[in-house]
Amino acid sequence: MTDDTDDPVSVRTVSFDTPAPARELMAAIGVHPQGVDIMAAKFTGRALYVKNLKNVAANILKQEALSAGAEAAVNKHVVTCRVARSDALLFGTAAALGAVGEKLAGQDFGLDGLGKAMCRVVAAWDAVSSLELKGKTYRLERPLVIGILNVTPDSFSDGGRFLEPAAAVNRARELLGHGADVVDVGGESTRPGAAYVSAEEELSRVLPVVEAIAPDYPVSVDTRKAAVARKCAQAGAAMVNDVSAGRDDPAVAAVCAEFGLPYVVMHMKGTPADMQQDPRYDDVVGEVRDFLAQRAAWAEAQGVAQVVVDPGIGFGKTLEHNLTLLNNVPALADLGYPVMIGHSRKSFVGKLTGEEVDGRLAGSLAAALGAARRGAHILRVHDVAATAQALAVASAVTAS
Ligand code: HH2
Repeated sequence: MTDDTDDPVSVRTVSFDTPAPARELMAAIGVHPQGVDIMAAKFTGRALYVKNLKNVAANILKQEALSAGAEAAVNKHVVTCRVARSDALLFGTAAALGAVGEKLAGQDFGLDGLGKAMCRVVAAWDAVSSLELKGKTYRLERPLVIGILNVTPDSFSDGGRFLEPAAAVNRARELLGHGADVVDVGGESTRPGAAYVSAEEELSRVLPVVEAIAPDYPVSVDTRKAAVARKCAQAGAAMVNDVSAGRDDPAVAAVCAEFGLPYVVMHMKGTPADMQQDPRYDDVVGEVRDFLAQRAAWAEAQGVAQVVVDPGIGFGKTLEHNLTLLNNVPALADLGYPVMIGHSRKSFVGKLTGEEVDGRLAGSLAAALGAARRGAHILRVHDVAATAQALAVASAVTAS
C-alpha cells in the first residue's frame, strides 16, 4: 500500500501509572494482542508516542528500536504492508531511545525529522528547568506557587474583592505571607464573555500593586497588552503572563525581550467571548503541544530569553479536554520549557464535584498534586497556603 500524503510525523512523551492505559493505546494503534501482552510486561511508565509514520518508516523504526534494546509497538499490519501509516509506542530507557533517535537522524521516509525530535524530547526528560526572576534563579525541582490577584470587578473567583488599590496591595502581601513565590496580578478578567478593558483602565488597576510589591518580590503581570506590560516592566515587574500568547498584541513579546522578562504563552481555542461554545479537537494534546511549540519559537525569535508554556485549562476546553491535558503534562514538558498550570477553582473542578467556586478548594488541591506529580513546574493558584502545604506533604510522602 502506498501513501503520497506529506502529513508530518510527530513524537511526544506519554506517561502511565499502570499498564492499563498503555495497553489501551497499543490497542488503538492496532498492535497485535500478543504484542500488547509482551510489550505491557516491559512497561516502564514513560514512553514515546509517535504519530503518523509511513509504513516503511515504521518497519525501520521497529528494527532500530530492537537493536538498541528498546521496544516499538506498531500496527500489526505494518509488516505485511496492509496499512499505509501507523502510530507507534516506543518503550525504553532514555539512553536507548536517544540512541534510536540518533540512528534515525539522517535517514529517509520522514525518519530524519523524527530522529532529531526524539533526541530533543528525550533530552528534556530528566533536565531540570529553571526560571530567572529579577536576577534570582529558581530551580524548578519542586513546583513554584504563583498567587493569583485579580484586580477586577468581574473575575470568576475573586472579582470585586480587591478593586481598591489598598485592598489589592494588602492581598498581594497576604499571598506572599502564605508562601507564594510570585504574585500574578491581572486587571482584566478572561472568564467566558468577560467585558473588554482599556489599557488605561487595566493599568490603573494593576500598576499600584506592581509599584508597591515589585521592589521587594517577584510580580508577574497577567495582560494581553504591550502598553500594560511595558509600564509594569518599568515599575519592576518580573514576568509577563499573556493568555493570548502574543496573538492579541504581538508587541508584548518585544517588551519581554527588551526588559529580559520571562514570557508565559498560554493556549486558548477561540476568544474569551466564544471559547466555551462547543470546543473540539482531533487530538487535544497534540494540538495544544504544537501551538505552544510554535508560539514559544515565535517568542524566542522576538528575542525573549525565557519562555513558559501553559495549556490554558478552561480556555476552550471541555471537562475531558482539561483532564486529558492535566494527565499529559509530560507531553508539554518535553518541549523543554517550564510548564505552568492554572487549574485553581475552575469549572472542571465544579463539574467533577458539583461544588460552586467557593467550595472547590479540596478539588483544586487534588488537581495541583496531580499536575505536580505529572511534572508541572509552576502552579497558578488562589489558595496559596493550602497548596504549598499539600505540595510539601505530598513531596515528603513520595520521598520516604
Ligand atoms: N487562567 C486565568 C487567567 N490567567 N493565565 C495563565 N497563564 N494560565 C491560566 O490558566 C489562567 C491565566 C483565569 O483565571 P482567573 O485569573 O482566576 O480568572 P479571571 O480570568 O476571571 O480573572
